[in-house]
Amino acid sequence: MLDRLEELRQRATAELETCDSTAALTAWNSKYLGRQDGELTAVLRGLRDVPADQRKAIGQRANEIKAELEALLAARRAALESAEMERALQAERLDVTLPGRNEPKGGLHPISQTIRDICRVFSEMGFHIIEGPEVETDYYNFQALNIPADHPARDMQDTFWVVPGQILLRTQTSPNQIRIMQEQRPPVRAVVPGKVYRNEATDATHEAMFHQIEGLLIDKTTTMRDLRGCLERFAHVIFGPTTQVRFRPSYFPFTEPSAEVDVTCIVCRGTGCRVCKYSGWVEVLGSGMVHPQVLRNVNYDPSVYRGFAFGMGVERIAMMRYGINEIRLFSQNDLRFLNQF
Ligand code: FA5
Repeated sequence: MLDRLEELRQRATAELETCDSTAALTAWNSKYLGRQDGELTAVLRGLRDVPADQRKAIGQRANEIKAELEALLAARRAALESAEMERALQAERLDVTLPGRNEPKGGLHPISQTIRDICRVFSEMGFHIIEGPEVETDYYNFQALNIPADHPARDMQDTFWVVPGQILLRTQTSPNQIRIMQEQRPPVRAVVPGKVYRNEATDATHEAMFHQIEGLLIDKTTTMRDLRGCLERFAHVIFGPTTQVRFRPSYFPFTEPSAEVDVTCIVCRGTGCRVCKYSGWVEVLGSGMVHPQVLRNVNYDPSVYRGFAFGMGVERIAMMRYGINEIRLFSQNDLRFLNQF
């Protein structure tokens, strides 16, 4: 019996050496030490049939072998697990000295940045920021703004028609003056940023699609002084605190009186350069007091309410701000240009 035990021990030990996976270890464990069919378990279970004088010695030896095999199994399992871990570490090895890969990062377009900055100035003065449709009707873009079908002012805004005479791509953000006043009773304070379209030949300062920001303030006591105050604040924040603002008499059918507004050229600080065509001033917007007829068109009583409106060209302002002398760069999607902002 002791010989059989010795043979079992040697066989089990040798077989354990050949187990090279945790699955093989489990199979080995149930073959030799398993509760049900394990060979060594069977020996221990058969002790009761062994003659009493040999039982103690055989039982003792069987238990020693059991303890030895269990210890060998634990050692083998630990060795296998650390080998598996080592393999995984090798396979998933990280080289922390490799240079990182840059994620390409997007940024706001300079026109979007400028729109945000301008809107923030007016929002701090209590203006709401509102958006309106780019496809407009003739009524909102022209007629309600005091520009009937045969009015010569239409020639200044060559129009892209969707349905000739009826539906168009807005040529200005001013139709939103009408839309806002139709929706609200005074007091009104709003700015409307957005794209506008004009069917004109492009050059360094003219685009067929560009951006405007419309401003509208209606109350009972509003004067041109308020307009000037708001625009001075805008100019100081956007172009710098020493910037001066100049009003030049002008004409728009929907404002009376009307004014073009210039600011001192920030490139030459007013001494004269190519950007300001050596005048020291750059035109940035059109403005005026809202025409009484426009107020009547939206059922506001012009003897009670008065207000101002302005419309600024965002590209021209961005050009001044960033010292750019070619408006078409904004829409060319050239990353060498855009990455500078
Ligand atoms: C208007 O569009 C009026 N709606 C402005 C206005 C609003 C006046 C409210 C009174 C009250 P004008 O056509 O001048 O006006 O355009 C306004 C600004 O848009 C200009 O000062 C200029 O900065 C810009 N602009 C005009 N045409 C172009 C163009 N083709 N490309 C780029 N910017 C332009």
